[in-house]
Amino acid sequence: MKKTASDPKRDRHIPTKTEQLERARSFRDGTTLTTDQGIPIPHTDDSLRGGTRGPTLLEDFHFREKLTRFDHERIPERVVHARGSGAHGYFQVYESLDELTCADFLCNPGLKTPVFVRFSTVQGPRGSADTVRDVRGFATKFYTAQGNFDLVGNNMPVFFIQDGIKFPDVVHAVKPEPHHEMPTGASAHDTFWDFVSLVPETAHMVMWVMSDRAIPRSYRMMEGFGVHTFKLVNARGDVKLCKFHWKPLLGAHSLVWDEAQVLAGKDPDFHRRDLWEAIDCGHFPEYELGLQVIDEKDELAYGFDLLDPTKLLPEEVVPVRRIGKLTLDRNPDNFFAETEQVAFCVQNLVPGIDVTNDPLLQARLFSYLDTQLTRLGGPNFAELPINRAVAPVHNHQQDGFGQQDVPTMRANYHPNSIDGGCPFLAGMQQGFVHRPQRVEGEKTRVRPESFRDFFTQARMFLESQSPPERAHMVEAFRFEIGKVVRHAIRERVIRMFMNVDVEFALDIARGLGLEDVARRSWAPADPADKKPGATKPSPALSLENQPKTSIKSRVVAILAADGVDADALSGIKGMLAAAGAKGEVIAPHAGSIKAADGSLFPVDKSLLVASSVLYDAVYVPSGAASVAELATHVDAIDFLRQAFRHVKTIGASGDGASLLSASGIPPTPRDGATLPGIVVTSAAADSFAPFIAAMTQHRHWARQARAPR
Ligand code: HDE
Repeated sequence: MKKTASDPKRDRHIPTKTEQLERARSFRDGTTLTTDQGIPIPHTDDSLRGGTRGPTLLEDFHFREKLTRFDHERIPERVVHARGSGAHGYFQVYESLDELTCADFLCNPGLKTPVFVRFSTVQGPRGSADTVRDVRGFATKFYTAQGNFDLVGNNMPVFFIQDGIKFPDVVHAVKPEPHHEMPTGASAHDTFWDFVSLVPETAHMVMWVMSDRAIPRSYRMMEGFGVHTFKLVNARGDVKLCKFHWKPLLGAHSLVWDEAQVLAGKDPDFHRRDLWEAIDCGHFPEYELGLQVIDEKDELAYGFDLLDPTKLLPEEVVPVRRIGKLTLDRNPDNFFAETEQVAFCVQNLVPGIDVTNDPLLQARLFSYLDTQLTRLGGPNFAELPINRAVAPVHNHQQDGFGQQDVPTMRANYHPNSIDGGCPFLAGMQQGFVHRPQRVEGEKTRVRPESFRDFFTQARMFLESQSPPERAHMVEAFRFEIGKVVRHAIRERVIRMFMNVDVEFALDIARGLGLEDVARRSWAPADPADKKPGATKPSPALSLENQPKTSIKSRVVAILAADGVDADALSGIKGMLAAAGAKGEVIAPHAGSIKAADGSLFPVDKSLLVASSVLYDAVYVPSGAASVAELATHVDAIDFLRQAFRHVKTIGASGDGASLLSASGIPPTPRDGATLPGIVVTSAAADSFAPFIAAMTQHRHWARQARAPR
């Protein structure tokens, strides 16, 4: 809150910052290199030396400033979620939710609320690969007229632990091991599985992490969840419980585990690049915000405690109401200033949205502000441009590292008379009111009984998966536990997951040579599991049931060489563009290729640079010379074999089919049945539709067992 100074000595005109900037511009054009103090610098390639071959002089303030700034360019990375990518956008509610909440941005359909979203992995450091097996963060800052609301969620609806006091334990366990700091970006190591095997409440979340949800195809194609139960409060003070969901309009899709690992080497920035390029070319990622709304009295009505963050509320039980849309339409201008310095805080709540007693959420209300103090160097991080509220900020908080404002008020306390009592209290109607809630009971460190069922929902998740998804989970467990060195931990993990599903755990054990041990040593009655009975599957938990209607923004590799059929090549490119997808020409060399009719086509990438894992599908257009040339390149053969192994759609027209055969892929019906996702057609321009239709399926899991090896 600014106030004009009344000191007469100061009445002479002090130029404003803008006037001073104007003046500076009259000296220079505004693009001149300067020091941090604005001093123009004519030379920045050589330090100041005593003699051309002599020592550098301390006097060289430009050199020292440049190096000092460089030396301090790094800030501590986030303790978790260090690796991330951000985007700007807006949120718009479909219709007023004033019957549920007084949060202004949820009551005004005409309003576009600016947002900044940061997606992340959890385990790895800032420079780690995007496609590791991990939980993904999905954090959204809504810059509302009532202040910032941060919805700091994940792409999985549950969490590893029930109480925040165990967060340092689970994070230490999953992070690289303390003695040699390995592995990077991976949970496949002893300390993580040691912890898991000793803490049965992790079972449900671990099932999610071993599922395809942990290797999303794209940040644009994954769901988001607020995880905890929150509260919505309307203007009358009525309260409902609520769970937040993000539903991607492109549907949720995953990679194949082998593909994810290859990608970590071929393009560690795969998700970051995908997000950036999609926004850059106008394929704006869109997600609907969904709410599950529950009466307060029903917090124990669903067979578990809604305060327990290791449980989810099946959509089939309480449907998700889609209430508005998030659109990400602008890439950050500067990674550090925005994506790195954004400070999400779970306690950034606006009137109309409140928290519950979920003990994990309660811990988070403390932790996020606390962590920013170290990470961003003090208490003024809310003044950084990316964190600034659009709502006006007035209070008596002051000083500290990095204060950006120049407060001119004379009273820095409340109440005051000197500044006329400013700033005034908001009043109960406008202000954030912690709704009165009865709290009673003994001060105690006891976990509620209603939290003591660890396996029922883990089983529900498993039973909701399609057979290929279940097979992927078995493989994921085998991979992870196969990397665990200590045998006692391996066996304990198997025994723990036998509490979820005996056959599933034995299936994992078979791959590890532990089946006999597991059968001998398991005693079924785990005292922690109060509900060993069956649960109804929840179809919404299977990625197989995600919408598969479009190939918008997908990228297809078109393998071609000199002699390609020009109509076939331009035909497939045109069809893909019409469907909102992109075809990239991959050829033995960069530059351009000459089609059979003499026309030239630009090459997007050479075989050396490209890799099938970077694409959603592969197409081989006809052209005898082109196909013959490609058949001599092992990279082209590998390209197709790998795409086949990763169950992607593979298409060919005319002669193109012979390259499939050369790669060991049967292009024609095998055993009397066409292989799913292998589409071979004539070169006619209208024959691309089956290829596009096959691509909408994302992957052809039924083919998985038949990959040529
Ligand atoms: Fe976080 N978490 N967390 N977390 N979390 C952080 O805050 C923490 C939890 C989540 O893109 C940290 O700024 C505790 C659940 C995301 O900047 C830290 C507990 C969920 C991000 C922290 C949890 C999340 C974070 C590290 C248990 C899903 C990245 C740096 C009580 C609902 C936000 C930072 C971004 C980041 C603490 C559990 C999501 C240390 C103590 C559950 C998406 O404050």
